[in-house]
Amino acid sequence: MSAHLTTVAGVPVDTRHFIGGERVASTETFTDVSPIDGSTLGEISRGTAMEAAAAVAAAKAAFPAWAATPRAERARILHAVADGVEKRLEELAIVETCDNGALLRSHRRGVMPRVAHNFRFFADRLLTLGHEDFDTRGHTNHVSWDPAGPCVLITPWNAPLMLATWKIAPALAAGNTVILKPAEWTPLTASLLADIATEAGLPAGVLNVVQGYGSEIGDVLTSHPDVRRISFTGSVPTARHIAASAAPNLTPLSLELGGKSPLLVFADADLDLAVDLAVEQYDNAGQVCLAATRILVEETAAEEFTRRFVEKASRLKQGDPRDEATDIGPNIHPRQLEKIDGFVQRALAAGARAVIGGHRKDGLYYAPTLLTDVAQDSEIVQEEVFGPVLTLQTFTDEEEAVRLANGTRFGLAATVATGDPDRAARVSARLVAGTVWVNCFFVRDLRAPFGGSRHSGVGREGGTWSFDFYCDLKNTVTAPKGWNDH
Ligand code: TXE
Repeated sequence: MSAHLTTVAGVPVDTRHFIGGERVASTETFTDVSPIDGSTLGEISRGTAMEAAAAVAAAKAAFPAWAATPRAERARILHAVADGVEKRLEELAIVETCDNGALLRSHRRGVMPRVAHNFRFFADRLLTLGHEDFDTRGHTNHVSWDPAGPCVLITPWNAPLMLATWKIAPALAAGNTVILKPAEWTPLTASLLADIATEAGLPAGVLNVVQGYGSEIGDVLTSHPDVRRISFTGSVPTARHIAASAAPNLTPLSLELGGKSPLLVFADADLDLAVDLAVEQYDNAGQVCLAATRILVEETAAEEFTRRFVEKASRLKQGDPRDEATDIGPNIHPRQLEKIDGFVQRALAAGARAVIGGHRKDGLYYAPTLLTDVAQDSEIVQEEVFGPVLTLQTFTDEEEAVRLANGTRFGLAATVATGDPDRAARVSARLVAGTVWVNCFFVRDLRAPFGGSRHSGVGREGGTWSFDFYCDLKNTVTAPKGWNDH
């Protein structure tokens, strides 16, 4: 076997970068480790400024031909990529699970089908993206969606291929070329996607993948004058760094950041549904940007809600994410576990009470935790933990519920559980959030705008909004024939 191949759960994965249609190795590597058992998954090429610059150059060189490729042909190739994802769905699902520890059953049935759908949706949306024409005193205005150029896409580890393709698909559909920098903790499925894209007939240089540490190659990518768009999903501090690095070139940015979303449970809600919604927040071991980690319950319902919550949460099965029966897998990395436990121990020291959990377990597993007796201005209520840790606060009326819900620097999502449709409408209208769910959670449609307010992000993606971001809109005004015949 080649020195540049690793085998994960029987699936061969190339450990090199993918630049200009070629596999390129760096002299140095970094070790990719599975959060399930700490085993080594592979030695991955550790990108340097040289490979980062080469990837931008390849994307720049490939851009004119891809931009000029008819929409129908671009759409056909993106559908072929989706076919490839579906064909290799099992392989992608198991490799992703080994790499990031999220549940295999979710990857099989939810995540990987959505990866394919990302390509299909934006391929189809491209074909219905109309040019607009209108008249100004006999002159024709023609508004077109022009591809912008090379796009740098920087993605995190909590849903690696899902979040990467949610950016790659619209960027490519729009006629741009891409440099993807996956998170260093989860490099594998991006490499498999490069193979799939090649088999689907995506021309060389249209999709490039550079592996490595953001701190080592991020700046080369984000400060590059040939890069026309940067889309980033990750943490607020890294977003600030990227924004500063992109500023000299005024490169447009889309930032999808963290959250501290509330789940508001009114006493008139179906309490079993509300409990289901709350327990669902432990999905992916709490490593979900949208997670409603602050449960706000109307005082009169709090005791009963807590009783039913504990009953349901204690039935969750924590263990190997490859096991179909498992509900909660490990957290991603020792550093992340350290961070989660730090938040919890500081909260407990400050007077919080753990209704359940509040401690580590073996390996990278953290006990599902619910903390009460937490103050609104405390760290545990204000900061994103990104682990299976929820807080519970009570409120006495709608006014207080909205005040608590909006009382952080984030604004990604909010969930409202109530049996009163008028209340649902009133409260939803006052919540600061990019997405509000009423009596449901995580229902996502690619036609809808997605993004956050305040420190949860800048800009919206999804549907037409993705094309707004990845295109340069142009208005061409043409005078009527013979306009200067007097
Ligand atoms: O994120 P980073 P980390 C939040 C969550 C988590 C915290 C830290 O609260 O606990 O962030 O996670 C790349 N230039 N979210 O440290 O650093 C990096 O290589 C360019 C929420 O892993 O933001 C990776 O590819 N890129 C979130 C990506 O940024 C750089 C998902 C994300 O890593 C870079 C993940 C640099 N200087 C974490 N430094 C969500 N919104 O879902 C790093 N990167």
